[in-house]
Amino acid sequence: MAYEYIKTASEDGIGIITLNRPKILNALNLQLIDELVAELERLDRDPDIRVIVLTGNDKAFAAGADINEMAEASAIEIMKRDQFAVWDRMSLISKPIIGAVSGFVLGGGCELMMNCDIVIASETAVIGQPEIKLGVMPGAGGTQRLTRAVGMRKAMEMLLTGEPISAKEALRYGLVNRVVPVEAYFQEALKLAKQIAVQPPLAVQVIKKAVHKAEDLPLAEGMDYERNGFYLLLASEDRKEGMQAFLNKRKPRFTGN
Ligand code: CO8
Repeated sequence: MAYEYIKTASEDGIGIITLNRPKILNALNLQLIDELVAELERLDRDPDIRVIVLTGNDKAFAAGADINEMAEASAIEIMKRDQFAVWDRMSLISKPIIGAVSGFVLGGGCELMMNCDIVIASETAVIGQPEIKLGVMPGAGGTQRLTRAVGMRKAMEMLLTGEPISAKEALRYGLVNRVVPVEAYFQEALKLAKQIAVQPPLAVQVIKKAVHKAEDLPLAEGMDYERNGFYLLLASEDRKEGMQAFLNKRKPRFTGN
């Protein structure tokens, strides 16, 4: 499929999506988000793809929603766009998404990063929700996911001042998984993606969903969800392969069945 604002590639079972509006720091216009979600859904359906890496460039993962698209639009026009319906589809992607972020990770860019399951950040990343400085507030999860990720007090400080935090601070608050030099963040994300891509795909997807359920469900319901997933995976071919390979002291070859 031909896209204007994203680039796509794949290697070793990994689908790579690169946000591609470098002149305006990958500002997220409606078309970019449409393209991104279409590609995520395509990769999710592709049986050869096991993990997705989402990245931008060294200077910017994304500096937020495209302010040009919002500046003159009325509240009713923006409401009628229903732009968040397409964002919501991102949380239905069943394969793991690894964010490889660098430079500006602001506003909608931070919300997009928080839609990733694992995040590798470059030392140069600055991460924040500056919407308040524009007289608005986040609309794609900035108050909800950030609070769940960093806790109420830090989220409050970031959201009310609009000031970004450094990659190191984000690491301390558990907002990103690892911080590495700018030359290494993409390769580090790819390395991690490769490690996950050789795991049994069904288990990967059931675990991803169960971990997300842990953020939403009361513990007893989450435990129920986990147990059902556990029983389901016992019925998979890959479970037989995994256990046989262990007993025969050889490497397993998982097929996704
Ligand atoms: N939208 C549109 N254009 C942008 C954006 C943006 N978010 N960010 C940067 N640009 C453009 C600049 O206008 C500039 O364009 P030009 O060269 O034509 O003048 C170019 O990118 C380079 O930017 P700067 O010259 O400003 O570069 P600096 O290095 O001086 O500054 C900053 C970089 C600090 C990132 C600065 O550009 C900035 O503050 N940008 C805006 C950040 C921001 O406020 N983001 C939040 C936007 S609101 C939002 O995300 C709401 C989310 C709602 C849900 C999500 C829906 C998608």
